[in-house]
Amino acid sequence: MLDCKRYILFVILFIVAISLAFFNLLMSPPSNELGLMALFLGITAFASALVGYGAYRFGWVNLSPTLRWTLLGGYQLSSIRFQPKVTYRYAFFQGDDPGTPANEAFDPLLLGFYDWGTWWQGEIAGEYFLANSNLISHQVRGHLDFSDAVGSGVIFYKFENDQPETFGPGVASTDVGTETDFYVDWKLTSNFSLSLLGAFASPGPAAEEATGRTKSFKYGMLYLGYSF
Ligand SMILES: [Ca+2]
Repeated sequence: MLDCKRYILFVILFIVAISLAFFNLLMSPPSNELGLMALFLGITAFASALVGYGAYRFGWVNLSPTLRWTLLGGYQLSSIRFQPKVTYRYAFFQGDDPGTPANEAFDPLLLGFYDWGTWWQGEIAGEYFLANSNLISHQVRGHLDFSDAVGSGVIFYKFENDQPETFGPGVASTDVGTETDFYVDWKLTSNFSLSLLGAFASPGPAAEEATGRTKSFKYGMLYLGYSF
């Protein structure tokens, strides 16, 4: 039987390898932003290592006989602290084919806010230059619940268009760009909540062709909510 230390090391390396494979596949970041991506990955790996070490050191691993399957499968560690969760979502919104007279574009209607990344495709891209139409959105999200009141996470997006020609005049590329959002949600009372958000977006060739923008976007937000 594999001892626990080696097992946790293996799981962390596995998670880092999967993350690296995802970034390589989905983001193909330009060289000047590789450093930032490496930093994001480093933070994620460090957090995973801390949680993994805590699970080993304090015996949380033994609380869950199904931990290894949870870890390796979907990795929601519901029995250990902070309930780390990693999800991938693929969303497709059809675009208008310029070769046909009918408009095939998906009608996004009006969006409501439910949770980060549910309807708005990134806090920068989704609010300022992307509609839920003519869009392919890859989303990788990591989330930790520190308590019932405080949760935090990171969301990576890779955006593509379905029909470059109707994305913008003269657009030939399907690569719209990437975005990374960090968030912290804090339930202050049963009615009030406070959220902190930091976002970083990098336009791809399609966004550059459509808007002329080549510089990356940085965005911060403090959000006070009241629900009843
Ligand atoms: Ca058409």
